[in-house]
Amino acid sequence: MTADSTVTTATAPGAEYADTASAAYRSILQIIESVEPRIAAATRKELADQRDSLKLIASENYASPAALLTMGSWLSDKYAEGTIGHRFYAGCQNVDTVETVAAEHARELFGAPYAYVQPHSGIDANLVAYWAILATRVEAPGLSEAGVKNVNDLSEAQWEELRGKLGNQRLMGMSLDAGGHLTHGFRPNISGKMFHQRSYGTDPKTELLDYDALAAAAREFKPLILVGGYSAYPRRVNFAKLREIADEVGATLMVDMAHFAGLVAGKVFTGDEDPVPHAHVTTTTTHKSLRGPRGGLVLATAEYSDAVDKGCPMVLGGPLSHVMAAKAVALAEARQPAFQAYAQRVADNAKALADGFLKRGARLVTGGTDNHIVLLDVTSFGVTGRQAESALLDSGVVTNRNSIPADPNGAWYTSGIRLGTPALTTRGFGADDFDRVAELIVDVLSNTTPEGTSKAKYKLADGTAERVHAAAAELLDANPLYPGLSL
Ligand code: DSN
Repeated sequence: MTADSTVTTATAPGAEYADTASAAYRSILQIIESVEPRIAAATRKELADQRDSLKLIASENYASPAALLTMGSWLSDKYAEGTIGHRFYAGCQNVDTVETVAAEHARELFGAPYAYVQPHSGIDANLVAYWAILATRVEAPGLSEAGVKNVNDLSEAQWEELRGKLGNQRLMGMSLDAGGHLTHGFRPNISGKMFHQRSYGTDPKTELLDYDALAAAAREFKPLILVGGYSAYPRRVNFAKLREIADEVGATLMVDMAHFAGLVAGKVFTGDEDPVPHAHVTTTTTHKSLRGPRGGLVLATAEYSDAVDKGCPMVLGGPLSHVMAAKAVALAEARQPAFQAYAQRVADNAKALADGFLKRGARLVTGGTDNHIVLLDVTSFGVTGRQAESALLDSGVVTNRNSIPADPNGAWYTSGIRLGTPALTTRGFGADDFDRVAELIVDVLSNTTPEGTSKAKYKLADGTAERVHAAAAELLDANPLYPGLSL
């Protein structure tokens, strides 16, 4: 452990009420056990597995016991379709309170004019955003042209014409192999089917976002929606520049900050790197670097807020009120000074991890990182991403394989391993610990060889998994997950 104990405590939410949380979890598990013991056993085992592995999946984290426990309540039993104060069901006064508090925390935390906390996930948040933009920019002018207020007042012919327009708009987002996300216009996803889509990539030499090339492509394609954000790009983005490009071509800028919302909330990304003041609509998940429950939310400017507010019934069904409650708790935590310390350490630790690889001769996509992601090119080790991912898992290191730009092994086997620092930073890992993590990963990959010509099968040299497991256990024991929590 390299951090002083004050900072470490601040990065491990819940340590201060660990005894109470332990008692709560013991009771909960006892109750579950009496109804379906296999679920109680799997729940216990999941904690043990998470405690015992080096979790480097860039999109995962450890939510606080407060946020987790908040989800286990009768708020789950209430239907509340609609929006705050305007529901399609009676008796929603407590859900109104929950949603109001969660939205208030989201607005304050991100400095956004409007927040919508109902989306169940990142894809839901993105669908709400896309349809809110379509409603504002295509549907509303269509209704106005027809002289009606509501789609139900259109004739069959007028409705067909408007549906045709809604389904024939253009969207431009980052390509998957450059680090974009499948909801940013990838054909197998609904976003690639709903929109006429074109991608922007990164510079083939530097692997960095090329804003001039992006601007030129946007000028030619003229998208209705320009999407910023990524899930596997290890660099910061200048959102002021993206907004300039969007304005020039008449696009709405939507930024999906799911991966780096914690760095925005923690004031590591400010100014041009903070998407919220620049984007018309910003979406995020709440469980990645933001460290809350699994879910999504949408932030919007006044121009788009009315349409976003109609996320239900436009795209969503009933909100998950118990999860909105947990979002409120996690967002309240993220407004504490300790969260800023955590967010800064996430970025510092990623740099330490990247430096650890570079000094051991490994190649990183873009040559390094300045966010929470490190994208390791494993081709120099003579293995595919799939082989690397499996050999690392055998050694107690949990990662995910990921495409690299112009990947010779395609999207299934891949040539990269994506690593992220939020989860282990929450456990208290510091820069020296991440240097050691880089050393262990290099040890595993240097001792992994493909079996024949297979892109999946591999052999791990004898003793490697045991050696790395033992070294990982030392790091994990020094930085316990949920310190003080005992079942
Ligand atoms: N599955 C998430 C990730 O790993 O980045 C994105 O949806």
